[in-house]
Amino acid sequence: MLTGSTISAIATPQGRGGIGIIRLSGPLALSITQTLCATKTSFTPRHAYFQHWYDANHETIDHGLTLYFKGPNSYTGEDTVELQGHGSPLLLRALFERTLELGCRAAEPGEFTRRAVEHGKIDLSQAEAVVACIDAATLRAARQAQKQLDGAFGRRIHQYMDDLTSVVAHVEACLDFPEDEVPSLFYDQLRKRVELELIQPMRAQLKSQLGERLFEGATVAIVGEPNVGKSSLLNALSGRDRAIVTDIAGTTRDVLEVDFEIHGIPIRLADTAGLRHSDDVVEQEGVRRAKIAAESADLVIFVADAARPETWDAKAHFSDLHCDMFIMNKMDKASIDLPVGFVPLSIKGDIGLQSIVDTIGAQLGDIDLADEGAMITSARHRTAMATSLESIEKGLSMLGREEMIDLTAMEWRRAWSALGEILGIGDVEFILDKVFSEFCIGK
Ligand SMILES: Nc1nc2c(ncn2[C@@H]2O[C@H](COP(=O)(O)OP(=O)(O)OP(=O)(O)O)[C@@H](O)[C@H]2O)c(=O)[nH]1
Ligand SMILES: [Mg+2]
Repeated sequence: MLTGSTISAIATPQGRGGIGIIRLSGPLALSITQTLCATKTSFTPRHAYFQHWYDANHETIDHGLTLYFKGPNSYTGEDTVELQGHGSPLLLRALFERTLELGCRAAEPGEFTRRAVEHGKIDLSQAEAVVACIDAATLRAARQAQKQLDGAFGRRIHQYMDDLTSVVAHVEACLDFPEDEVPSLFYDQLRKRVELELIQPMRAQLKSQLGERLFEGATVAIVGEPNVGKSSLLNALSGRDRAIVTDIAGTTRDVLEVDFEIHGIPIRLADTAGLRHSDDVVEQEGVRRAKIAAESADLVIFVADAARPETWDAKAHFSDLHCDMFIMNKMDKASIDLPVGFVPLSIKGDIGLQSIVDTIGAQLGDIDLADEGAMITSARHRTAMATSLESIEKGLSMLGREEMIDLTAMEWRRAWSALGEILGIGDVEFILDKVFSEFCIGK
């Protein structure tokens, strides 16, 4: 039994630091701590005690603050102790091993949080938010994870599940009546309700990919003919002087990547060699790599030079090149009628950069969302919600036909279970195993 044992882990990251924390959780947490501190003190929960922690020979291993949280008022819902000592890897290891000697078991990755889920302190989507919060690469992503951790997303899923329970009850009530006794108005109302309370909001949630983007980030490639200003754009967007810029066509050969963020979305921006036919083997290889970078990017930006119309055709060199955004650079150099689909820019003249930043954000899904707290932030949630929506729609299509009514109820129960997987409700041991394998030790 997972929850029967008392677990221990070094909760702070590896390496030296100001403070290092060991965390214990389980029924023996307090008594093991008393032995460790060689005291009979009954620790008052949530009070800090300055203590020495001793080894088997009564030698001090380290000293620091001992904090006791009495279950269920703790992170895990069990008796929990935190030993806040010095951030010395050596001392932490010795202290940790001492807790094992005294009866603890080494915690598995994420086991503290798993116990919190198993004791109903948080739901599974909140547990995932804990990792997301730790791993977030931008402040906006971290804020989004915090919202999920606060339970906004989980509450929304609960609401859907309650709605499903209610509509299933209505459908099952129909089973008790012969068909002609159920007025068609009843079905119409039920249909409207399912449409409004479930299908529409779920579709809206599934439509936005911003939540996943905030955590997974996006790769963006800049392509175009030589000398159009691709490297200048990379430097301008990232705010760093990373790529060499010269007026010699064919300056960039290698794919050069820079990490930064746009609208809180982590971006890996790739500058590439100018696309043209060349006899130079180095340049040929650069062009080949540029094409590969474009093919694997989430977003491809094509840059053209306003003063050179021969650079405006994105398909001139690769007819199968797919571009998502078209930028007309060097607008300071020529007054032209902007071809359809192009966004104007002058890096030299410092015109249009902000609107390009916003367009990239929008292309990556950052459009006004009514309710950011309900954003889907992981592939696991997306799959579960899509499965659920499919069942709801299938059930709805059969509603009103007497011989199908129990099939409708079955589909909607299925939809309920799919949503339950998001929160860790139902028989979901395998889901817990998978989710928590991605955690770090001590969380
Ligand atoms: N007038 C003007 N010149 C620009 C602008 N943007 C870039 N340039 C100049 O255009 C030249 C080429 O810029 P790069 O950024 O090196 O162009 P590139 O597309 O990376 O070129 P390759 O690496 O050769 O493919 C440089 O001399 C830049 O200073 C602009 O908005 N206006
Ligand atoms: Mg370049």
